Amino acid sequence: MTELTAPKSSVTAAQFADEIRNELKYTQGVTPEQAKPADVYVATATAVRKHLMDSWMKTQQDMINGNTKAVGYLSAEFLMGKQLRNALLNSGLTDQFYAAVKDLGFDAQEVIDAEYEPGLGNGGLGRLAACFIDSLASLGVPAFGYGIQYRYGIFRQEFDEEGRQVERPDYWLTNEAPWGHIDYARDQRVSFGGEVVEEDGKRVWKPAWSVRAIPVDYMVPGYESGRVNTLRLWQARSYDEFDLLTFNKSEYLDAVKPQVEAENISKILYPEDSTEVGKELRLEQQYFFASASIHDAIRVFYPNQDKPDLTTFPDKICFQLNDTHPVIGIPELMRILLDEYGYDWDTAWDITTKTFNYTCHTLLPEALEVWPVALISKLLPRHMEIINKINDQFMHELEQMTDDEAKVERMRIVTDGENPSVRMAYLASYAGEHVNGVAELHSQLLKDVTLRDFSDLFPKKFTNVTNGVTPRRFIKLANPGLSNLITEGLGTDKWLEDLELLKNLEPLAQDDEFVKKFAKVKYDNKVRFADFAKSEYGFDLDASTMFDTMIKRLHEYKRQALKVLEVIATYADIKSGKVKVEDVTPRTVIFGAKAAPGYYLAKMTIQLINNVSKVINNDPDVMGKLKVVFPWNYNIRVAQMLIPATELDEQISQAGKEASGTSNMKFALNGALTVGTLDGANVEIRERVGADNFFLFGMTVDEVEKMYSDGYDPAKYYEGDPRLKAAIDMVADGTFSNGDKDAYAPLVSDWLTKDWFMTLADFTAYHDIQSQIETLYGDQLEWNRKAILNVANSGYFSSDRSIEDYLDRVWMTGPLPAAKKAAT
Ligand code: Z57
Repeated sequence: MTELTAPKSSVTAAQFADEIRNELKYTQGVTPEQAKPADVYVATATAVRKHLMDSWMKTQQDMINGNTKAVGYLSAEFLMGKQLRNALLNSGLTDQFYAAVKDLGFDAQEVIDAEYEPGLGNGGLGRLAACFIDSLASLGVPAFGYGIQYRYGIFRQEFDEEGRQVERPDYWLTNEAPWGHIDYARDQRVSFGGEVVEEDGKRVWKPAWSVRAIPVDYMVPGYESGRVNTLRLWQARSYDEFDLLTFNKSEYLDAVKPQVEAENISKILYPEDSTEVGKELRLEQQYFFASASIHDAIRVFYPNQDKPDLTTFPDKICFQLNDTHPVIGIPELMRILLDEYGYDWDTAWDITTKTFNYTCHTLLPEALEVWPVALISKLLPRHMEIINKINDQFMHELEQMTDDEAKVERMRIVTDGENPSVRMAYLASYAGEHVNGVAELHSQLLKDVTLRDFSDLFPKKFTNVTNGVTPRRFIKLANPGLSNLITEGLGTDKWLEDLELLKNLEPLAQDDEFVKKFAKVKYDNKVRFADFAKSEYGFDLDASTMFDTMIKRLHEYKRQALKVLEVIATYADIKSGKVKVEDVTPRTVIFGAKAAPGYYLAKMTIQLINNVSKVINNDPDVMGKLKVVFPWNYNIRVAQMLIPATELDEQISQAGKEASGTSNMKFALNGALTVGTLDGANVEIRERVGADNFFLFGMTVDEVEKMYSDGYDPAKYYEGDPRLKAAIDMVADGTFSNGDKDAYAPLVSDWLTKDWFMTLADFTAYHDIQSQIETLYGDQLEWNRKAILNVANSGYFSSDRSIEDYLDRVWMTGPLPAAKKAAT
């Protein structure tokens, strides 16, 4: 076998330019003179893939032939972002690329921009999956990412004249897509519907229709590991066989319909994030990729075996269930073992329970999936039988374990009553070997509240793995200025593989020269973002103002409303002269957020922010002091520009609602200070960077709970804080809607009468902390010292560390034997 790709490729820029020319000719069929940047992009990507090919093949062979258990990361979302620069970095071809492209007469940035960003995820959960497969490959752990290649990714967001969100389709495969290899020969059949009949004393599923699952393979190159893993995303295609399936039973058009609809399965990513939609098509998607992936793993690990010994399956691979979306894979593996391979129930159960682990990513009850029994029975009748049997077995077990009948009843996987349903989180918590939350606080709350009965009875199942982010994309690629400074400060670039080395920057926070260099990097990043915002959005940003950023999905629990109300109150303070203009710290407040298309209050909040922005930015009284911008269509590319430019990061969710958060980690690592509540991973960030270097405010989880049980009255807070009252009154009196007093009535009414996430109760504390922030900002040296301490103490939040924790606590496996790196 050929040697693995060297970390630093020995290829010269001239050679790489020749390779690109070659691909322009033989792949694109154009001369360098005819080529457009998009051609050069495809040619470069194709050339890079060839560099990675030997390592990819060797990694697969080592995985199949060796004895290291692999990981199958099952996720409905992989929010990858653009691939080219990452692939160049990990194949050691970055410098050669810039030189080669220049030599060919092209602008490197235009070539990079020609790649359409794959947006196959909504937010944190999908981006986490992308960071995790990067770290798995970088650590040399044999792994597959398994998911869906949606035809349409997360919608492209626009704003209309009135500031409302408009969703546009994200047809991301409009151009040549060089990274994904469609492997027609390794397809899988996935079937649906029909009925279960009794044959020779056996339950036999007779499905009504099938779809063809075709894998599209993406290389996942590790950084300096010599390893290249696989992200396998399934595409749904129809089989041309409708006549065989149903033609004799019904009319021609009725017969063809399911086959046409088959292709709908992978057509669109559901745009809800942390809000469940119990749609049939979504369950079809989930089963589609879970089934295809499990069958694929059997194919990979037992090649050409008709009767494989699947009792060894848990030694070959373990599946991580990324939230409840792939949990239908549990009864599917049972079905495969029972019906396709003829194992008895107990053996099948033993294999299955050793194979799956479950990560919960939420605390919101409405985000825990529950599927009606009627729907599962219709779509997957055999699975429903198996789930019922699992439930019966579970109930029996519980009755042995406890006398608490109410508890046993509470823990039912299949609920009783008129409209019975299946609780996917309970199914996963029972069948999974391990269950984890995504930050210390979150895992604790899972044990204490959400999955309490399960943790009481199965305490050893439960563990925590705090999330992390990949330093390759979110420091090295996103922030070259800071990366160079870190390498200079540490005297090595090994921090990209061992992020805890950042700790050694700590003494430099006391070195004024270093602090000034750091401040310069931040300022340059602000200028870079301002230029980007000008060309991309037409915004005029002043890089000498404080860049104060809140980027995340628009959700009530995340409390964008708290930020916008504080902005309005500040605006009112300046207008009324209550605060002297010369005492104001000039700020640019930057929002980025998509709202689920059906989420009414979230969309109204977007509209409010846009119109607050319009009013404030056009008011000469506050010009130069306060500006609000809302770059539309926030995505990975914008994140990579904006995070390095941010000085103040807003992580202001109601305590006990944000499972972890991951942008909080990206910001800390890029030298922003956080203003935040004691929620999710904020708690751990603050512990590590130090309370003095984190702006804490707001109620704690316990205080929130107490207020819920004492009865919460938001109107009391409205009456109690004149600034808050003034701000809400301005929203209600038409200031941000051309005098239309009804425009935001539903929002205002929610704030005053319900306010489930207690925005009003935290408002005063939030304002107080903002004043402290401004005071500190006045001392730039001190501010930047604290920012450096954030960078130095955030190495823990590398996704490499998260993966190490999964290896030790959940997967019980490790890297393949060390990859041999080729000499350069
Ligand atoms: C999603 O992005 C998250 C949780 C969900 O249940 C769904 Br559905 C989508 C997020 C959490 O809200 C974040 O707090 C967390 O950091 C992220 O998942 C990754 O764990």
